[in-house]
Amino acid sequence: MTIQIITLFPEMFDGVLNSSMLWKAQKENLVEYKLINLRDFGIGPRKQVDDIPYGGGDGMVLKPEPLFAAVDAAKEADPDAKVLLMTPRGDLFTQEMAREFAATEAGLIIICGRYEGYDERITSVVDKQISIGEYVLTGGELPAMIIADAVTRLIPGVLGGETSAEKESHSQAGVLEHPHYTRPEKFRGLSVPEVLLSGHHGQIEQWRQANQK
Ligand code: 4GX
Repeated sequence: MTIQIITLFPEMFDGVLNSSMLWKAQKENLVEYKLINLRDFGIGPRKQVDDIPYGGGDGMVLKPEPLFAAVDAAKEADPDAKVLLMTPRGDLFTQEMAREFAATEAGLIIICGRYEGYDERITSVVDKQISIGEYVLTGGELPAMIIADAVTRLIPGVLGGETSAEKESHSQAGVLEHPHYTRPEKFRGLSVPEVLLSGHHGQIEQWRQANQK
């Protein structure tokens, strides 16, 4: 799967995409991340990407021409890709959505907005408007990283063998978790629940289900 991200701040992604599981997934050719700098599609010698809002008001709005040109370039590289727009007005991002994106082989093109927003006409080339939560951030970059992370770990082969992704499919939402413990057995007066030390797999499974959040 290819995940293309349209942003004015590609350097924000370096740490996240080049660490841990996301880095390993790229190395194993299970996913490819392409950062598209919106500035490259800016207008004129100053590479302008934003402008004042029609009707007046504070702040700047992302102009349509650079946004459309960047989406065109991304679509040219991956014609079947789904175009996602990060916005606090979008549908709430869920594990279910992450699973859908990971399961359909189609790539993703994620548009990160900045400033007060973008010219509304961009929505004519967007397949889905997505919000990661009811709060306002300074841009769509952090939401895009969250989507890249949540989707990548569900791509077949990214997590090793019979691990989390497969087990998750057994729980209905795939977001339920039971408490975990590791050594030592006693720590600062706090003990590990007896049942986990018992070796009774049936009872352990029962305890985990009863203690799922
Ligand atoms: N979940 N942001 C988008 C620019 C903007 C401003 C106004 C549309 C209207 C966010 C979120 C989020 C910050 C991304 C503002 N776009 N994105 N950006 N919460 O807060 O996804």
